[in-house]
Amino acid sequence: MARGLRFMVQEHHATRLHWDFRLELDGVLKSWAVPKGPPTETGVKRLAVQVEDHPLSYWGFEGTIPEGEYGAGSVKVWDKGTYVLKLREPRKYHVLLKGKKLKGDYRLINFKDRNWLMYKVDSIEGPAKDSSGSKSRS
Ligand SMILES: [Mn+2]
Repeated sequence: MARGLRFMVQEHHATRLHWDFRLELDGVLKSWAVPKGPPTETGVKRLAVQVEDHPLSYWGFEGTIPEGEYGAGSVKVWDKGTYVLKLREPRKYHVLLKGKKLKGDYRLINFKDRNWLMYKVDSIEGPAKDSSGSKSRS
């Protein structure tokens, strides 16, 4: 299982404000534009429109995309962290996000064309219990 993959969310003040959710995967940043922003709570489903993959070199980009260029407007990193890819199917991702704002189990479900739903779920799988007590030895 891949570990230490990165994700980030950029707040993008383009013609319409949206948030770009990006997962490092297959050597690119898989990307979705989320008009209302990724949910931070369970019980909220948000539309996430898949957009073209971005190169890894785009990681952490902040700044202003000039007028006349695609996506013109200001971009800043809204959240970033690592994630664990728990399930990957052509139209379904389960990811465990470890960011500052986005934490926990998320689902991305493709329901039509490039339209996906993104939502957070309660972690019910309760595995990985530390049965041996704390292992920390400082
Ligand atoms: Mn964007």
